[in-house]
Order: sequence, then C-alpha cells, then structure tokens
Amino acid sequence: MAVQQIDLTKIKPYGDTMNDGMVQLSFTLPVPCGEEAKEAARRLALKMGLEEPSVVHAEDLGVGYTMFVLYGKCQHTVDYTAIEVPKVDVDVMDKYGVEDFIEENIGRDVVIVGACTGTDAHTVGIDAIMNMKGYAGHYGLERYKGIKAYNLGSQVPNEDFVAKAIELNADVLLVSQVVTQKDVHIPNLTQLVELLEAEGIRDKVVLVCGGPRINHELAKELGYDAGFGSGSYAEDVASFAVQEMVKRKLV
Ligand code: B12
Repeated sequence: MAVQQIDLTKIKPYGDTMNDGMVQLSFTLPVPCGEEAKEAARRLALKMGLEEPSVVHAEDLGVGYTMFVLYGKCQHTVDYTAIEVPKVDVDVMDKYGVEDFIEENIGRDVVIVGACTGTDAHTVGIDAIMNMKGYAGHYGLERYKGIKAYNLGSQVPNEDFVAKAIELNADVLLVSQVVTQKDVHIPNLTQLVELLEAEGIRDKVVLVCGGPRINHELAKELGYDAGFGSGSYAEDVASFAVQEMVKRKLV
C-alpha cells in the first residue's frame, strides 16, 4: 500500500479521506428541540466556518434546551512544524526507578504533601496521583518506598496547606486544581505561592500543580516548578520531584 506523504506544514482533520477536514462538534442551544432548532445549529456551524455542516443528532434536554452533534468540513490548516509547547523536562522513571533514585541520591524519605485546594472539591485527580491503589494501572505515591505521602483531600484552604507543609517538613507540595470556571484557579494558585514566600519556604520545596486545564507553561508563569495536565501519572510527578530536589540541592 502506498504511504501518502503528509505535508506537516498544513495539517487538517482527517475523517474518511486524507485532508477531507471532517470534524465532529457538539453544543447546546437554549431552544426547544425541533426542525427550527436543527436549522439554527446548522447555520451556527456555517458561521463557524464549517462547510457542509450536518446535524446528526439532536437531543431534547428538557425545559427548552437542545443538545446537538454535527459533522462538517474544516477549511483551516495548521503548521505542525512551527509548534513548540513548553513541557516538563525530565527523564520519566518507573516506580522502581524512582525508588532506586531516592535511595542512591537522597538517602532518606521524601515527604510529599498534596491537596485539592481552595473551594475545589474534586478529589479524583489528586487521589489518582497519590492513592496507594493508583490510577489506570499506575500505583500512586503512597505505595512508593522512600516516599512519605500525605493526601490532605479536597477544599483545603491554602493557609492550612502551608501549615501542614511546615509541620511535616515537606519536600514536595502537590496542588490539584480541577475547577477553572471564571479562572478561579489563578488567584488560588497565586495566593499559595505568596503564602509560601511569606513563610520563607518557597525555595525549600518543590512546588507542583496539576489538573485537566493546567499546563507547564501556566504553572511556571504562576511561580510553580512544574505543571501536569490530563493523563499524568504518579511516576511523572515523582520523577520530576526527586530529580528537582537533587538539582536544587534540597536533599
Ligand atoms: C466527578 C466530577 C465531580 C464530582 C467530584 C467528586 C470528587 N470526589 O472528586 C462532583 C459531583 C462533586 C463535582 C462537582 C462540581 N463540578 Co465537577 N466534574 C466531575 C467530572 C465528571 C470528573 C472529574 C474527574 O474525576 N476526573 C478524573 C480524574 C482522574 O482526572 P483529572 O481530575 O483530570 O486528574 C488527572 C490530571 O488532571 C492530573 N492531575 C489532577 N490533579 C493533579 C495534581 C497534581 C499535583 C498532578 C501532578 C496531576 C494532577 O492527574 C490526574 C490523573 O491523570 C468532571 C468532568 C470530566 N469528565 O472531567 C466534572 C467537572 C470537572 N466539574 C465541573 C464543575 C463545573 C463542577 C461544579 C462547579 C458543578 C456545580 N455547578 O456544582 C461542582 C464544583 C464542586 C466544587 N466545589 O469543586 C466542570 C469544571 C469546568 C471548569 N472548566 O472549571 C467539569 C469539567 C464538568 C463540565 N464539563 O462542566 N464534580
């Protein structure tokens, strides 16, 4: 079978045939379900620049709202070769690699304190990273030899988080922020950095945040050492944290 050459300077969505531009999108409109609603959705997709939009699903959400799924052809392209995304620069080790690294380079238990802070009540993300059971087949930090992991849970005020970090003499702080509505995570994450600075311990800890809408670039901008997004596992953050401790001579 002939392999088609792809021009990476002009990539566009692929559905059935290369470069057909096919995309699927879904949205909700505040109108009752019916033919007029479907036509409204189609016209909206046309205004978004999709060619030949077609409503393939319309679902009555009740009380005058309808959810749509549409297909259409995107006309835009992106230059993939020009993309540079700041990423956490670290050699990811597996659990056993991290454990060996701690034994050889740190020689004592690493204290990691984590929480979902502020008003955020989403525990699943921080649990995925820290819980003994782990997530998607990746054990959490509580299971690592050489790591003492303290998961403070959710809705932890920054003041309590900092107090606990001082009490436990934490080496690494893990902050989870899942809710980003109205950018609520920005002042919350910023306040934590300010509190750590006021207590004089910002430079003494590895400070990491994570969540589905967190990326490394944002984390750095806000004064964190690293940021981890969707699909992160315990070994990603553990690898970063222990290597950063050694790099900054926090051992
Ligand atoms: C379960 C859930 C809830 C549960 C939470 C229960 C619990 N104990 O956690 C309940 C019902 C309580 C809830 C409530 C709310 N929720 Co909610 N919830 C979800 C849902 C369905 C799943 C989240 C989840 O568990 N993901 C699975 C975990 C494993 O993924 P993760 O969090 O991304 O974590 C991974 C990475 O991000 C990363 N990570 C996360 N944290 C950290 C931290 C560190 C240090 C590191 C290294 C990595 C890391 O590693 C993890 C593993 O890979 C999402 C929608 C969705 N499908 O994502 C909405 C969602 C997050 N919720 C949302 C909203 C709006 C709310 C409410 C405000 C709703 C309301 N109006 O009341 C409330 C807020 C409550 C509050 N005060 O926080 C929105 C957030 C939108 C936004 N942009 O902010 C979402 C996206 C739904 C939506 N589409 O609107 N919710």
